[in-house]
Amino acid sequence: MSAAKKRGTGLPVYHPPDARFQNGNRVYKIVMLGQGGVGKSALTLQFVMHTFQEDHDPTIEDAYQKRAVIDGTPFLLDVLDTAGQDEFTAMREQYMRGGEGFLMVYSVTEKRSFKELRRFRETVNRVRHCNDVPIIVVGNKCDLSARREVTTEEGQGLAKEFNCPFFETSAALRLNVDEIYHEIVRCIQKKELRDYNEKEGSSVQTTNNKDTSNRSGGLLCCSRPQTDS
Ligand SMILES: Nc1nc2c(ncn2[C@@H]2O[C@H](COP(=O)(O)OP(=O)(O)O)[C@@H](O)[C@H]2O)c(=O)[nH]1
Ligand SMILES: [Mg+2]
Repeated sequence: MSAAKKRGTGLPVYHPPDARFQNGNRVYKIVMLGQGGVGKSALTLQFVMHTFQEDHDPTIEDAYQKRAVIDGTPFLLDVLDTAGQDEFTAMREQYMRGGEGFLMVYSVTEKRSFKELRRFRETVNRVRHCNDVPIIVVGNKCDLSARREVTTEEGQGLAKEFNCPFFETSAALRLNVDEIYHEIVRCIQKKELRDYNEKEGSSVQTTNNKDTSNRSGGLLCCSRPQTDS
């Protein structure tokens, strides 16, 4: 809506376009975070293009847009697939400011990538001046069970500490790929509702308010056979 009648005066009021909408569709800005090599690009490309790329250039940082129907409502998802080792540059802080939800990805085959997530979360919280930014902890490469260094329980424990949902995924098998992107949208929607209620001091419910409360900290575990070679 760009113009409306100003209450009581009959004069039109200009409403600036809301960057969160595109052609009437709500656009959710999602950022992939995590150490290099954990599968951020593989997950993104599986979600957007339904392909598994074994050799995606690790230096490529790109943004993708994908339409998705979540809980019966169509939305647009802007996914920023980040790259590079140094997560504390000014540019990184900029997209951390612009992102609405963050998929924090580690590889279950690399303990260091798991430990790194605390640093990523601290940076997001610092940059956003808040500690309830929508995030999901994602343990990728769960198809490589023989090379596993991080247990499911450890992943679950970190998500509990972060007070966020947890998923184990496999970009190679397309396991839980759509689920993480859909769930982060629900997390953003819940945060918007919390912020709105705090601002208005009301208890308004959204129209798209399926109860996902027991998903928080929930586990969707990979139980497929290993395809490690
Ligand atoms: N087996 C297996 N390999 C994966 C998975 N996800 C990514 N990879 C591989 O891990 C490597 C790094 O993935 P990439 O998406 O480039 O990582 P990024 O640096 O985080 O973007 C690539 O060789 C991928 O093919 C997965 O779920 N399972
Ligand atoms: Mg990449």
